[in-house]
Amino acid sequence: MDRRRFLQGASVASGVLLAQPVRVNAGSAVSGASTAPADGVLPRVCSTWDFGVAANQAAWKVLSTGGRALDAVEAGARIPEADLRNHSVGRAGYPDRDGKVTLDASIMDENGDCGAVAALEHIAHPISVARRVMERTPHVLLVGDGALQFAMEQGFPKEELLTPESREAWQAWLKTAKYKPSANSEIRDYGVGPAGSKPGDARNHDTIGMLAIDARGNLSGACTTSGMAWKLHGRVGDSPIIGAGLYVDNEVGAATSTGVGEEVIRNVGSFLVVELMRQGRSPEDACREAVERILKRKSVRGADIQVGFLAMDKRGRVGAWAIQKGFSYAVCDAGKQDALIPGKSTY
Ligand code: SD4
Repeated sequence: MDRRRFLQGASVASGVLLAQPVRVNAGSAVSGASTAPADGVLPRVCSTWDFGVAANQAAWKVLSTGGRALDAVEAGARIPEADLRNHSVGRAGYPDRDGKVTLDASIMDENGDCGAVAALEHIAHPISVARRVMERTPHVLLVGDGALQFAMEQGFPKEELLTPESREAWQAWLKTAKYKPSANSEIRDYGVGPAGSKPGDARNHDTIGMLAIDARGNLSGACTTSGMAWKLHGRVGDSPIIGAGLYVDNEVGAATSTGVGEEVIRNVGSFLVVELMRQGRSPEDACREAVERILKRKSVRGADIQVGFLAMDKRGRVGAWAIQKGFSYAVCDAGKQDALIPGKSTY
C-alpha cells in the first residue's frame, strides 16, 4: 500500500457497475426513504485510508444495483479483512504483545440497530460476526471467548490468523521492545515501519471505517480493525464501541474514526460528530470540532498521536478531519469511482 498515492477525483476503476445518480432536491422524497434528503446525490460510500478504494468498489456493487447500505458496508469491510497485505485489519493483522491476533468490529444500520465484537480471535471476518450479533441476538457487544464461541456456533470457520510475515514482525518488535504497554505503541515502538515513522504513515495507523447512504436515503456504517499492533492482550479500542468508533443516526448522518482509540473512547467521538451535524455543522466542521475536543485534554500532545474522523450527512455530503497530516479517505458514487482524498488536519 502506498498511502502517498493520492488519486484525487481519479477515473473509473474496471469492473465497477455504474449507476445513474439519484439527484434529490430539497423537500422531495425518494420512494421508500425514511426522511427526504435534500440536494444530494445518492447512493454514495466513503471509507478511511487508501484501502478504502477497493473496499468502496465492493460496497458500490451493492449500492449501484439498488442494494441496502447495510449490505454495502458489510461487503466493503470484508475486503481489507481478507487482504493478506494489510496488517491492520482482519486476517494478517499484527498481533498483540503476546503474539495473539485479536480483532474488533462494529456495524450499525438505519434503524439504530447495531452489533459488535471485541478481542475476537481466530475469525477472519469480524464485521460479519458483528452483524450476526445485531441480527440474531438481543445484545450489542460480544467479547473474547464468548464472541469466538458465538461465531463458531454461527458457522464461521476457526482459523489461524497470524501469518508468517506478521509473526516475523512481532518477533522483530520483541527484540527491541521494552515490553511495556503503551497506548500508542504503533508510533513509539513500531519497530517494523520506516525509520522516523510518523502517525498516519504507511503501515502505521489503520482501521477501515465505512459509511454509506443507499438510493432510498438510508445510512449505515461499519468499522473493523486488528487494533493497535503489540497492544496488551485484552485491550479493546474504539472501533467496536458504538458511539466511539462508529455511530449512525438515520435522521442526521453517520461518523467513524481511526487512530488512537483510547482518545476516541474518552470523547465518544463518532457520537459527538453526529450530534454536531444535528446542530447544523457540516461533516468536515463536525469532524474538526471532535478532533479539537481531543486536543483540549491536558495530557494529549497532538504531535504524538493520530486520530481521524470521517462523516457523511443525510444528504450524502462527506467530510473528514485528522490531528496529523497523512490521513486519507476514499469516496465512491456514480460520478467518482476511485477518489482518494487527503484528509485535512490540525497539525
Ligand atoms: C484502535 N482505532 O484500536 C483503532 C485502530 C487504529 O491505529 O486505528 N489504530 O484504536
